[in-house]
Amino acid sequence: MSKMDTKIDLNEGGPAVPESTKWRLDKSNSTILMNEQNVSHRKIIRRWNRLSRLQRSIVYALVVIGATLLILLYLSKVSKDDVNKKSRSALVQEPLKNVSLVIEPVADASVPKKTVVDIESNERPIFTGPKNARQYAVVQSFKHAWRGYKEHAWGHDNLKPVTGMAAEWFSLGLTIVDSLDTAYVMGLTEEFEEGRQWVKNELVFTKNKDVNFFEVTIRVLGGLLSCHHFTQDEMFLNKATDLGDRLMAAFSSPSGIPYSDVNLGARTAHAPEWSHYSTTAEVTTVQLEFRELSRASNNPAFEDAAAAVSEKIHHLPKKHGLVPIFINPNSGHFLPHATITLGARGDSYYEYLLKQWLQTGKTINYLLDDYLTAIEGVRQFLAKRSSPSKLLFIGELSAGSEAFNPKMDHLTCFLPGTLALGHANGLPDWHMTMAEELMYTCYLTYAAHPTFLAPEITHFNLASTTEDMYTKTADAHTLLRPEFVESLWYMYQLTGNTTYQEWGWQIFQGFEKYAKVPFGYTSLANVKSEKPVQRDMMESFFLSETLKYLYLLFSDDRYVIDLNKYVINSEAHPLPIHKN
Ligand code: DMJ
Repeated sequence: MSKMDTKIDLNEGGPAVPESTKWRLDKSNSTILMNEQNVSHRKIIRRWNRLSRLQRSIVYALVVIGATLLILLYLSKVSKDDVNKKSRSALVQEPLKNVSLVIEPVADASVPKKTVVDIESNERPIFTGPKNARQYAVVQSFKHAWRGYKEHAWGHDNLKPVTGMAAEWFSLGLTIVDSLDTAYVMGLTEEFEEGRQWVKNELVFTKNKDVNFFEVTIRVLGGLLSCHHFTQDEMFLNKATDLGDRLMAAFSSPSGIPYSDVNLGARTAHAPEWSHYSTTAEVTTVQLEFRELSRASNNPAFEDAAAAVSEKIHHLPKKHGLVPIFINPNSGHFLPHATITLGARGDSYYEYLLKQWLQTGKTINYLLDDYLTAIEGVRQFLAKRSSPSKLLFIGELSAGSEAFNPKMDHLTCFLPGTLALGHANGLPDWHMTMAEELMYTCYLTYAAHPTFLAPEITHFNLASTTEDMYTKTADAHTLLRPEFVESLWYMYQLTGNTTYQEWGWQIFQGFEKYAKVPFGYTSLANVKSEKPVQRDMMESFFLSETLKYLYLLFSDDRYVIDLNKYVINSEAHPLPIHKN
């Protein structure tokens, strides 16, 4: 290589070198720079000297105006940040004190310190009961609710915990079956055995009575399958198979999209009396359960029928992956221009896309594709920021007009947990950012109220200077729903961030202070009032989901139920992940 070649090589791959500076390439880099700077400085000074007095004054004036504008810009940003900070802190109420709570571990003979059921296969987790004060407190709550139900409503669907009366819905002993695996996970052997005996001796599906296909699938079938998986007790599988056989009537529509109502005794199904339509989230939130039933019973018929629904919906046209909330079981088509929401009637369609993909060992690609497209659709059409604090929330597209409606159901707070689960399984980082921001917004829907409880629906302002969100009186009730604490548990297991435990503890104290009544825990009419009217209803999901998630959230061991091994159905019943 010649000397000349060496000089040219210095600039290889860099920016093109102007002709006039090429001669200096044999000098060191710093000398080149200094020479260039001297030349340009002299040029500037010469040009400045050539300016008239007027021209110089204009330049001075422009510099002063520019500087003033920069200072004003800086000051307005500082004060805006200040307003945002102030309005954010104004959103959070003073946390409740631990007044009447037993927060120290209590000696309790019925709470085992050792393994509940020693399952031989090491494929099953071993639940050894509460390990710290917060877990003990949650176990005490469960025992209080169970005792009240046992004394006043045993064998009925629900307890009215204020008056101590029973309430019927499907006549399937819903509270027992739904909460039995929570007792198991908490290590409550006595309660678990009481429930197991009832299921074995009393639970029958022969009554000539209509039940809701989706509710019975997620609560009863899901509960039985979890109990079977954890205990390997065939009795649970036999009950689940009998129920599954009867529920299959729902798929007998012309399109295969399930009808909403099933008569278990008669093995017939039909649309609800008020409509020809089924609910989209309902027909797409049975697949985890029917698949697990097939795998456990070695009968593919259940999985085939339910999976065909997901495939059919996969092929329907959607708005960037977002689905209307009603679907016709006769035609197999969505109700055009129905509401699009991640709240009531839409929510678990999105949840089960991801969870089915995970349940089948990430082998069914269209489920992942539909999930990714839908979450991108959520980002584009439903995710907005409130004013003035720029809180991220998920709104809805209204029926008919498809206009954006800045309202978010408490149900939508399942989304941060699902997004975090997807991210932990390799989905984009922005899903996790969205999860963290939504988690905070959901927290504020609780922390904004003196009860530290969230309303059923929160409305957001898009242009207010004072108030980001508000609650309408008609939406101010709480059913003690699980979605917020569910997401907290996902976030805690997947990140290890203990802030999520602290938030859960604050909310748990709200339940203790305002919802606890002599026979259990009651739904409340108004979370804005420190003396809320009690609605006298204890939902089965309070025991099945809310208390289970709180118990898992407060565990020092984040992996008591490992999300690498389990998908959790929409009613908090864990089901094993399969290879395909
Ligand atoms: C539960 O029955 C289930 O989580 C369902 O998917 C949605 N609603 C309730 C709890 O809020």
